[in-house]
Amino acid sequence: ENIAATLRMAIKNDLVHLVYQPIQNLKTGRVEAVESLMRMKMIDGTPLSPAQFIPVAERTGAILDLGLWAIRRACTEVLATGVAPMASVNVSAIQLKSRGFALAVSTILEETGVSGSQLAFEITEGIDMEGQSDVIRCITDLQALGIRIWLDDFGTGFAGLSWLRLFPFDTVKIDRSFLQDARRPAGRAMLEDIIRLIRNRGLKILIEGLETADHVELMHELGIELGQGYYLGRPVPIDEVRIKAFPRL
Ligand code: G
Ligand code: G
Ligand code: MN
Ligand code: NA
Repeated sequence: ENIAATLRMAIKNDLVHLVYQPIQNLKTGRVEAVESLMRMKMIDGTPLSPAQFIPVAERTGAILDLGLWAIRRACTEVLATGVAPMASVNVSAIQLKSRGFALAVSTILEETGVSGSQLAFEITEGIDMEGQSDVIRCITDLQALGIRIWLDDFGTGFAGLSWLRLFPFDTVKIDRSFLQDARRPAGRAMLEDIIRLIRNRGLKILIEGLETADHVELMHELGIELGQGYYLGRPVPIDEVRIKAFPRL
């Protein structure tokens, strides 16, 4: 249909670009990384959200070329600007299952002169994963390149815990839905349990969806150092990324 046609010509026709959202250390204010997020428009200019085009790209296989394009683009834009020491890129399970993905990524690193340690891949739980051994092998190959693997949207799917058990993640991104009632006792207890669960596994925590100064204050109370959200910065083109100051620290 329309979206599938757009995907086929998106890269050639500049219908796709990346925006970046800062990930900050909440104590020092330092920008530790930027998350790249894909944006697309149709040939007539109508914007498409990732929720519309990513599922189609996954179904048609367009995600493979588009995904490699995004990794290459994030490497050149983040490296060239020096805005952040690291870029994270969302990666679909289909990419991890595809043959030659890790090799293609290592070629991008060579050609752009970026070190694997400057890249993280965000993987969303809850996708039905046949071919788990292929995915584990791919993740291992990527980690051998120095690339960090982050578990995205943690707590939203049914498979979260088995994912934590199966895959060697480095950082867990707690889904923003957990902030909504975090100031009520039950919500806070839930958040504290999740934090303990992640920390007990020796993994780092990144919380997403920080929308207010109070959210940041709450993270100080909970001892969470890494955060992302509209309060710190919205997703914007690379040359518009700014560092949010933390006046109270
Ligand atoms: O930024 P936004 O809310 O529009 O993103 C919506 C969803 O689309 C997020 O879950 C995000 O992970 C996903 N997404 C954004 N960019 C990419 C991308 O480059 N690749 C993949 N696989 N998913 C992406
Ligand atoms: O699933 P993933 O975490 O990749 O999705 C990222 C999406 O979350 C992006 O579309 C981004 O625009 C959105 N997002 C980032 N920060 C916030 C926030 O503080 N509040 C809300 N509601 N959405 C956010
Ligand atoms: Mn993400
Ligand atoms: Na997320």
